[in-house]
Amino acid sequence: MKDTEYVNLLNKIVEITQKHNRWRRFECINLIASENVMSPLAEAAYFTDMMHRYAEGKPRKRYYQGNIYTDEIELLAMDLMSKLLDVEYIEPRPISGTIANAVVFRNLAGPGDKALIAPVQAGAHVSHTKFGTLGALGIQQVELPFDQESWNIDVDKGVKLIREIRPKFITLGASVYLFPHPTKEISDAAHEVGAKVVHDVAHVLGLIAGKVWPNPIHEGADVATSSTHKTFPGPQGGIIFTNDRAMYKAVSKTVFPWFVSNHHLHRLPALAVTAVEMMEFGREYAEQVVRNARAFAEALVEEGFKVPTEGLGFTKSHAFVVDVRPQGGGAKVAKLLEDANIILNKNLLPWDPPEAVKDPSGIRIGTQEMTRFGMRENDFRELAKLMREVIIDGKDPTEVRKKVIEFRKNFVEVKYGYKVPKELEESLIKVPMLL
Ligand code: DSN
Repeated sequence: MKDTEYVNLLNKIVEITQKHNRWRRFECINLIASENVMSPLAEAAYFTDMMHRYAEGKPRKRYYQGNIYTDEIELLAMDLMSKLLDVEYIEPRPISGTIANAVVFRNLAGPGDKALIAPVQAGAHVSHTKFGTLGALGIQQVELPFDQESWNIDVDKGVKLIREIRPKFITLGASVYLFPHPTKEISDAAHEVGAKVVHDVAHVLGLIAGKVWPNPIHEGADVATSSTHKTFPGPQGGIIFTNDRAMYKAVSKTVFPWFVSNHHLHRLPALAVTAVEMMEFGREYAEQVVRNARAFAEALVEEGFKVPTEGLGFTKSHAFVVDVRPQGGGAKVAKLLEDANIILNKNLLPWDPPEAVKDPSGIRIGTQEMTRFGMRENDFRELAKLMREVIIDGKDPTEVRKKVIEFRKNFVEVKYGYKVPKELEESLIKVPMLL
């Protein structure tokens, strides 16, 4: 390539990155239920030399030299997460929630074995299903019965099915997780037939840390899997936790060498900072997230939208769904809102067949990220009006976008976390986010 071509390519790369950063960070309202932002201090702790290093194995038992400090930080992150979640054992090396699931599923079952899962239309994560990790491992899925009235697993039918199928394990938790799954009842039945219970808490980890959502390990689940970047506002990554020593040991041997070689070490200081922040601000943040979700859902109903869980108090988490069939379906509505800089995703609702995934009945909304940027109940009421303008009043989304950009200017600073202290500013590697 000629010199000018390199320059043009580099300019293009920088320009695309800048456009993304400005758009998503300063001009959009982000309502994707699985995303969040780290605090300034956690972001600073993420951008370190550790991103270039390898550390296969466990702390102090590595296959590489050069890990004196990464060992220390990994042990500290484990200790902080164990205190925060009030559990004995933390395995922080899975690089995503899906990898955490793969590790645990593979430990508990093999090809041809059966697992019970919440149905995908009722919000199970794709990794729980035959379409994803479970299928890749050759484990057969059998769906737990879902009760649309209570928007939850049908306990009686579920217990009956566990006794009948005698699965190797049962997966609870979901990506549309509005009401806590019945961990105790399912765990009691599972243990009767020698099955284990895996609870995937990716969506609600921050709510568990903030003590507004039950910790499944305290309710009888054998092991929990999670990502660390949804309601828990840490770096993108995965985690496994349990009080069962044998489970922890088996899981640790499976993480490496089966599913992870290097575990992206720069996550660890940022994870540790976020754990400390959640110890200090977790409860206040989690309570506000849930209050915001309920107020937002209620406001959307007042503006003319249909929230199927209205009769159940809308939600107990950060998330809820809207049935947008009257407005043309999830795909159309999500795109129109994107044109207005309101970012969320289309979502299957319990009555949709899995094939409807490209144009499902619903949209999914999460309040955690905008809560971090300081939005409160009245701000979400304002936002509900903007959504009505686009979707119900049929206003031009590019016109509403101008109002959204103005609205967003009020919410730019990350709350419930630490800034970089003045005395540390000098020590930062000066590579700011490209804006
Ligand atoms: N697919 C993600 C979600 O949006 O819930 C979880 O990994």
